[in-house]
Amino acid sequence: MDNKVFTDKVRITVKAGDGGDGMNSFKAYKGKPACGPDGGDGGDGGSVYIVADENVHDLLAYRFTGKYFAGNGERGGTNQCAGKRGADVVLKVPCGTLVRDAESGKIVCDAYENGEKILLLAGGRGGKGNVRFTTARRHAPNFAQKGVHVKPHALILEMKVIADVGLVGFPNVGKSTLLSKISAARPKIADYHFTTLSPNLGVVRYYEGSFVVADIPGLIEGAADGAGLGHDFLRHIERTRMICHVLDIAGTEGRDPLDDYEKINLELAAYSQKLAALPQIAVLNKCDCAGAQENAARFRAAHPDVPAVEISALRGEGARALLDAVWKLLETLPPAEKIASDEFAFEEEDTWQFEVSRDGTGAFVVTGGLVDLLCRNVVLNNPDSMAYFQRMLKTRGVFKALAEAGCKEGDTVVVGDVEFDYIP
Ligand SMILES: Nc1nc2c(ncn2[C@@H]2O[C@H](COP(=O)(O)OP(=O)(O)OP(=O)(O)O)[C@@H](O)[C@H]2O)c(=O)[nH]1
Ligand SMILES: [Mg+2]
Repeated sequence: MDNKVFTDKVRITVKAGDGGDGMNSFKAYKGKPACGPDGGDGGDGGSVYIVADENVHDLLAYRFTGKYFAGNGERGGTNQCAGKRGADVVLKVPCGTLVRDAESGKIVCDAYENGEKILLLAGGRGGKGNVRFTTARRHAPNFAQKGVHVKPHALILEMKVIADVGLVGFPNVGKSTLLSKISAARPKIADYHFTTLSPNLGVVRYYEGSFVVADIPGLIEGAADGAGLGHDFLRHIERTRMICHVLDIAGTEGRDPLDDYEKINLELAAYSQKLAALPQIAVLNKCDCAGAQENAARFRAAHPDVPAVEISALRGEGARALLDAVWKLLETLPPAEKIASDEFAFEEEDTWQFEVSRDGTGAFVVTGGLVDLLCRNVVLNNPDSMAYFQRMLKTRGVFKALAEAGCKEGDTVVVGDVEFDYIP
């Protein structure tokens, strides 16, 4: 995992499919044209879903393909044939992926549980064929409805590692060494700072059970403000249930481990209240080195309430006692929580809204969702269709709004493609 690019945040564009247009057609027999309406409905556009999948481990795939568009619905056919539905798009992401709306930054959803399938964007509805507009008085409707067109949206996918335990501490204190001793993970270990560049996850088997430990790059002072590498990775451990705070208790690099402990805790608190509030076990590492025992005694005296375990990750000593302590603590903690979403939904145009404004020529221009909707349903040179159009303008209050805006008899009114003289 260490040499691999760890992709944990990507921006993609998604779009549900547009609805197919309804068909406007009439049955035709030999020598008997236009017997009756037979235009079928347009198909609905495909939808965009997101699925949490435990077999997906990163967001790498989304880096190379940025656009995910669902299929458009097919146009309705003659003989009352409905158009085919557009194909759905299903985005598979690792469990614990947050989906944000790129524009507002709001959380749309949290793909959390394996197999969970969430509808992100619904496809546009297909338009009705002319058959559907037949009424007692209208036997031959010569118009059909257009399909609903939908907009693309930019999303940010952000992977949050879901681990039970986060390993935090200064660089070089032995976090990766510890992970390699207690799990099958094989992170890179070396005697220099920032050996670990991206989080490593390891599954720790504990008798019948298991838990997941995340090893993140070392933190330094100012990490919460972006110093070093730590800041980017603190969010990975925000959702862990507890922290193993690893200390080089022998102070092999000349720092006082008690100072280290204070500094890291200050960084956690500066990053978020949530991180600061996570229960901790102090892991007093490098106990095989000179000076460790004295410092361990000082630590215990200074922090009598903090559970502390002495270990030598290098030699594997004390690992069992540490796992016992971690397991005991985990048993008292609630399971990892799901991130609350902001109850955000992509804005569907409020279909009945409209606005009246004036253009350069003095004409009154009506714009908004209502206009889009009306224009979808109107065929310019068809009297039935125009009658419907007039009726809708009246019932939806457009005429009233025009009068209020100062529109007088004979003034030009523009509604989408339709232009007419105002008659009160
Ligand atoms: N003597 C001794 N050395 C240790 C012990 N644990 C780790 N080390 C050494 O400390 C050095 C750093 O170990 P890492 O596990 O890479 O430390 P880290 O905390 O992951 O470091 P970063 O990834 O840079 O934050 C390596 O040379 C290890 O061999 C220990 O218990 N005793
Ligand atoms: Mg490391």
